[in-house]
Parts: sequence; C-alpha cells; structure tokens
Amino acid sequence: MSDRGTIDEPVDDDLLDDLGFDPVDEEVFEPDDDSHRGGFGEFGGERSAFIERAFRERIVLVGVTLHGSTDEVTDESLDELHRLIDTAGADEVARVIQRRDAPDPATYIGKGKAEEVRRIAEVHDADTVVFDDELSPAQQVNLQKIFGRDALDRTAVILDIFAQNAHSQEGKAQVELAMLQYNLPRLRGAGKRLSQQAGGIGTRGPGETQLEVDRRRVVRRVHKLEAELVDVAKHRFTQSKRRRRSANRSVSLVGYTNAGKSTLLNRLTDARVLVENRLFATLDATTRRLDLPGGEMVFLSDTVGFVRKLPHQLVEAFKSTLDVVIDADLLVHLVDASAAEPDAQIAAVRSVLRDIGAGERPELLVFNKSDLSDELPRLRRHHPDAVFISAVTGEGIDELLARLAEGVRTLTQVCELLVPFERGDIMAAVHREGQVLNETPAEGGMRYTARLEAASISRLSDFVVEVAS
Ligand SMILES: Nc1nc2c(ncn2[C@@H]2O[C@H](COP(=O)(O)OP(=O)(O)OP(=O)(O)O)[C@@H](O)[C@H]2O)c(=O)[nH]1
Ligand SMILES: [Mg+2]
Repeated sequence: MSDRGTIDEPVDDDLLDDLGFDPVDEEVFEPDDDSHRGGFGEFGGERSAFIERAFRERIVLVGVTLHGSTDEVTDESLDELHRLIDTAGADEVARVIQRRDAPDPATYIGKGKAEEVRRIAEVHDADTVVFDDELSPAQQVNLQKIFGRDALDRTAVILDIFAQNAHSQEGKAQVELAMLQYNLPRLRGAGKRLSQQAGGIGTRGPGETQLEVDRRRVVRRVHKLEAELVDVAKHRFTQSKRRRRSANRSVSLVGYTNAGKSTLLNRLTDARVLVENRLFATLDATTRRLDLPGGEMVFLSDTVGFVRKLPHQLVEAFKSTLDVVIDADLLVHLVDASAAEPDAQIAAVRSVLRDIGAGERPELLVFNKSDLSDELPRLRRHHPDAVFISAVTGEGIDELLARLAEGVRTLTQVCELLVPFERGDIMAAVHREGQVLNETPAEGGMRYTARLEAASISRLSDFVVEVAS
C-alpha cells in the first residue's frame, strides 16, 4: 500500500493530471550510479542524494554548543542526527562537540577545531563530516577544503531521507523544490569562464557564465514546481472547504517522526497507510472519517512527522501538506512513550507547530507505545491530562476515543438563536459557520438551534437567545 496523498478518497494520478500536474522529470530522481552521491548534474543543482546509497558511509558528526545552551542539549541533538544518518544509510564513526559564543562565519567551528576534525576523519577513515546545523555555502566550501572530504549539514541529511521516501507525485515535487532551494545558493559552475558563442533560446547567451545558465535553469524549474504545487493546494483547499461546510470537526495527528501516527490512523480507520520503523515514512497527508462515541463524526488526518530543526526549505515546500495541520480544529499530539527523551520530542514538535502557525490549536496529548515504555509512572505524573495508549495492542484506544469526543464537543456549543426575517445575511452566517440542528419560523424571526464555535457565538451574540451549558 502506498502513502499516496489522500483526502476523503485517494487522490490518484488521473486527478493530478486533470489538475494539470505534470509528472516530475524522471531524470531528477534517478539515482546517479556512476558518481559519488549523484554529484551535480550537467547543469548543476540537481543533486538527488547527499548520502551514498551503494555502501554505508562512515560519518563524523559535529555539533556546536552556542552561548546559553549546554553540551547535553547538543549531545541529544547529535543523537537525533545519528538516527537521521542511520535512516539515510550511513554510520557514525566519531562525534565532536565545540563550545562557542557564536559560529565562525568562515568555518562554523574554529579553524583549530576544523584541523582537529580533519585528523579525526582521517584516523577513522571517514567519508563525510556532517554538521548538526545548517552551513552557509561559503562555510561548506571552506570546510571541504580543510577536510579534503565532503562537509554536509543536517538539512542535507533530512532532504536526503525525504527524497528516498517520496512516493506520491506531490511529495516528489515538494522534495525536489526543497532540494533546489537548498542547492541554488550552493551552485558552483564553470567559474569565470565566459561564453564566447551566441546561442539559441535556452542556451548560454554571450558573456554569460555556465553558472548563470545553471542558475537560470534551476530558477525556472523552481517556478514550475511552485506553480504545480499551487494547483494541488487549490484542490486541497476545495476539499477542505467542502469538509468545513459539512460542519464536522477536523482532527490532525501530529508528532515526532516514528511516534506511531500512521499506525494509529490505521487502527482507528480503514486508511491502510504505510507504516515503517524508520524516520519520515509518511510524507503525504491522508484524511479519513472517524465516528466517535456519542455519534459525532470527525475527519482525522495523518501527516508528515516532525523533528528538531526541521529545515525551512521543507516547511515551505510542504506548505500544502502542513496546511492540513493548520486547518485542524483539534490536534492529537502523539508521543512515543518509549523514546529516550519524550519531553524533548514534545518540545521539538511544539516548536515546529509554532513555526507553521498552529501553536495555538487545542491539543490532546497522547502517549503511544505504552506497551514498550518503562517510564509510564513518571510520564503519568508529569502529564496528568494525557492519554496513554498502544496503537499496536489497542490498549487505551477506548479512552482515547472518549477523550476525543469530549475534546471535539467542547470546541462548540449548542445555542438558540432568533434572527429577524429581514436579516438574510445573519441566517446565511449561521448556516455557514455552524451546524444547524433545527430551524423553525417563529414570532419575530427564524428560530435556530445550532452548534457553533465560541468565536461565532460572540460574533452573533446579538441574535443568541440561549447557550446550552
Ligand atoms: N510496540 C509498538 N510499536 C508501535 C506502536 N505504534 C507504532 N509502532 C511502531 O513504530 C514504528 C513507526 O510507526 P509509524 O506509524 O510509521 O509512525 P509515524 O508516526 O507515522 O512515523 P513517520 O510517518 O515516519 O513520521 C512502526 O514500526 C510501528 O509498528 C505501539 O503502540 N507499540
Ligand atoms: Mg507515518
């Protein structure tokens, strides 16, 4: 079963074709098997993989503890980077941490430290050095010169995993866009070599360097991808508008990658999305109907998982997917109770939620994998309002459904309204914003019993006769 993007029904290729969504150029995603990690293509900028796939690369990890932080925090972040490079298919052979007030503009770490890293890389016969923070293009070039081997950053590793895991057309286009945005400032063409020949359309113009040609070509591709993704986003918007009109609530499963979001969606609905014990198995959004105890129906979505320092290129490229989260009425924040640092993962997820504008959404905290965790008593003490479940054994699922129903119910209240017959605008607003349970003509106007959100109740307060407690 694929993790193709689905809304109510699977969005298939035909639908994307109807939307004028061209397939992604195959060349861009074809693994390049004769050069190390794909390299830069003929025109540059089309790196499809950063980490070698043919063998497990040996990698030195480098983290910096900046002023105000601690080595412990850096070490946790490097543990996460360790899992990321493992998912990408590489091994950590050494780890270096440096304390600094601020990154060095030329080499990120100090020059002396860079020399030390070079020696360590040599001793361990490492292929690549990976930094835990994003390097500027200049820092990357300088470090590669010092090391005599590749210097990559966390962003490149995450992009690499996303590229491996993208299956749907939308996912592939989003990842390609993020990759190009990352590569664009890193393009290195033929330097100052100027073209003497005047070419036809699309070839190098007189006096134009190869680099400029490359850049122009990549920018064109970026614009094309952006336009394609806007079309997909429009389709999604129409779907979500239809859902909103139905007055049913939408609930999004959010959480750290590998917390078990897709497993939970599969348990609660017939979604059958891909579940894998690896980071970022899910890159698309899938939405399914879910009936709650008490008869309420909600739309439940599963989407891409989060991680510390999620690259901004990905957040931007995945905007249409992440909009599912922003639009949700309620978030189910799923946490892996068996993880080494569940609280650090909660903090990382909340930070991403704030970044994408969903920081204020009501949230139900749910600890998953309780069948694997020895930390339950401590977690229960620290999070008395959380629900504890196992999406695999089914333990706690009934309580989760009951708490979801309760959470969804408290988002809205049932009101009585009396709207004068001449106020067609208000009548339309009641229908648009709420779920009308009953509507009868009465003396002085139309009488409604409707389920409304707090914001609507206050907007329509002049016409509200009674709010059910
Ligand atoms: N033991 C146990 N394993 C679980 C549970 N829930 C999920 N898993 C396992 O955890 C792994 C990740 O599950 P997924 O459902 O793919 O996690 P996800 O949150 O969707 O992950 P991404 O899509 O990669 O962000 C899989 O190997 C699941 O079988 C649980 O309650 N108990
Ligand atoms: Mg998933």
